[in-house]
Amino acid sequence: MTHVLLLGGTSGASHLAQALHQAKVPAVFSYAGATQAPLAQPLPTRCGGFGGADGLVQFIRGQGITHVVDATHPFAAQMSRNACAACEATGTPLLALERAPWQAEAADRWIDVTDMDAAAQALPEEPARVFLAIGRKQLAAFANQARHHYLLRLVDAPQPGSLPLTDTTVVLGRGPFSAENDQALLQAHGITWLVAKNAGGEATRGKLLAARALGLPVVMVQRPPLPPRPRTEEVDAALHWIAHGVLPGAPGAAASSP
Ligand code: 3Y8
Ligand code: NAP
Repeated sequence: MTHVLLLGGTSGASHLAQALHQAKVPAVFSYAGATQAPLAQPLPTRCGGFGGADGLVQFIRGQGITHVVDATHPFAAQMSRNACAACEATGTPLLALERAPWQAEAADRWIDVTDMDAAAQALPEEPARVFLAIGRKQLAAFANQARHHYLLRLVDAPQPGSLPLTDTTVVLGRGPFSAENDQALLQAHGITWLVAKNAGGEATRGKLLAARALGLPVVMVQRPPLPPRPRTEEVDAALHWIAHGVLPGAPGAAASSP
């Protein structure tokens, strides 16, 4: 009996959740509990950490999980590493549903960096107005770059005094965000620099298109390295993998669609 664990927190996860629900595939959706009111899902949903890889092993065994789809954000590296370890320990098939990284185009002014500390170092000496489109968790990396004004976009309103930066403007939003919306945001706040994680996908590409249109430099943080695992960018391919144990076009893939 199939029972899928869908590790969520991205638009791709939400799309797969809809498809699993429509296909009546038994599945459970999992959030970390990082936001106060996450998007409701059409699947039974659990919220909160598992308690490390060992906790995930116990969940897989206790719930009779037969397949794990890791549809977490490319920067949710600890969750992905735990999923690899737990699926190896339990012999549970694992598939990553992840989108390709964004690629710079000719008109883009990107500065590629490997991590958030390097991103902070890449900002200019002269004071700038910086759109930190990286959420809340990694803001401390910029605490010693206090000469800049920072525009922050957060999912939930921060507790007063909880931010590690002082010269900030906070806007709230959950995405997806359009290029038009983001260009208006950048212009309204007189933004001169952006910092972004290479999340990939369409939901938050708008800020990059806006930066291109305005000729603004973007400090682009590369994804953290992850263990090798089977991956796809397509929801239909993930459904096929759940039904047939292989991705479409892989050796031994069933000809019929699921
Ligand atoms: C809790 C679930 C959907 C899901 C929407 C996607 C798109 C918007 C890109 C910007 C960048 C950012 C942030 C972002 C993206 C989607 C997707 C994606 C970036 C929600 C969600 C949860 C989270 C957690 C949250 C982090 C934060 C990061 C905001 C829900 C909305 C900036 C990452 O305050 C906090 O603690 C927030 C933490 C991790 C990064 C950070 O360090 O602060 N995501 N985001 C998930 C859980 O609990 O398991 O609330 O509904 C999901 C989405 N986030 O179905 O449409 O497909 O990825 N989320 C980044 O890329 O830099 C926004 O503003 O331009
Ligand atoms: P992370 O650093 O990789 O994970 C930290 C811990 O949070 C994990 O070890 C696990 O706790 C728990 N966790 C993470 N994702 C979980 C999930 N989907 N279900 C249950 N537990 C989860 O993760 P993160 O970067 O904080 O991301 C948290 C959530 O936000 C994920 O769902 C992710 O997809 C989403 N998100 C993250 C970003 C980002 O920029 N990081 C962007 C968009 C969305 P235990 O060890 O106790 O099991």
